[in-house]
Amino acid sequence: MSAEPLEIHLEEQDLARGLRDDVRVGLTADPKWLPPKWFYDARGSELFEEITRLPEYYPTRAERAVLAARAPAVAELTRAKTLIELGSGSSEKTRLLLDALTRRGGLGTFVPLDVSASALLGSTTQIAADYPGLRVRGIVGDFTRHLDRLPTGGRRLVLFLGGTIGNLLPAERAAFLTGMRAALEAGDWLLIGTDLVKDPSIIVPAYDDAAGVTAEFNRNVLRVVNRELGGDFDPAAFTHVARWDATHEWIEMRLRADRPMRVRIADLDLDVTFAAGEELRTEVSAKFRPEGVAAELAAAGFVHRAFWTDPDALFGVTLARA
Ligand code: AVJ
Repeated sequence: MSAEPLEIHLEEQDLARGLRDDVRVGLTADPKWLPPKWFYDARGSELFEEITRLPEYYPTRAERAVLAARAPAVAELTRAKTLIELGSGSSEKTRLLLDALTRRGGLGTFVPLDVSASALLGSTTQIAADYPGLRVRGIVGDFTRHLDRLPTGGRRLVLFLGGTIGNLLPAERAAFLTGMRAALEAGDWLLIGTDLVKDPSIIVPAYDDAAGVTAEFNRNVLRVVNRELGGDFDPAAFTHVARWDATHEWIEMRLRADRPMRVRIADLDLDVTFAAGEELRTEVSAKFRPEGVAAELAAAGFVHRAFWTDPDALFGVTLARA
């Protein structure tokens, strides 16, 4: 079966309004910040794919190892008929689950949801071609806003992989999990990937690689603001910073202004000034402890069923039941 046309729940206008609001709020705040979802235009999505292949960036490989070992168990426990993936990107690791679920029999539909139409178009076309008989329904949407648009019925398994839940702040995370539970019916499933707390000497290089790909990914958000909102950021005048916050147990990515700057965002009629050395926060990537994941899932009304890690215990995958 060929992939169905993408269902668009985020129109260009929606995206533009969201970006405008976020940029206005974030760049007039003290300290300044921008949400990480704006990294992922076509170029940002490609840079992220490149990050996943870097020697320092262990989460993708570690999560793949867990899924390679445990996908058959997930298929056996869940016997899912519909597989939904939030923030699906290229859906590369998802194939391990598609393989296990199709081998077991009973999987009918795959529903990837992502803010990036370009990433989604590529993944749905590929997956439809590689899994004949599977219905593939791509949804352009925002997993913090469009959980109520997911298809219903038919024993669902929702994937939230890659540690993307760590990009939400604690209050956003609680709201997301509660909303997720409300969108599911008893007997549906959630499989969630979380990067684990470990020595910062392993974590920090994953966010500050020697080749500078993560730095380019980080600066890409400035290019998005320039293009979409008529900004005149000079991305080359910002230094990439990755800092471990031991209190919150998260990595922060920031962009540090190398000199004093005045940036004009024409479409917002907004002038923003940066002091030399001032930092703009662009991402939080929280790292988890197994007991913390279990507690957050329980607080949202999920029943914990399994927790698996890779052999080096770098990354955790948790299966929970609604
Ligand atoms: C895989 C989207 C969760 O936080 O590790 C990679 C994105 N940021 N390098 C992460 C990311 C910097 C990422 N997610």
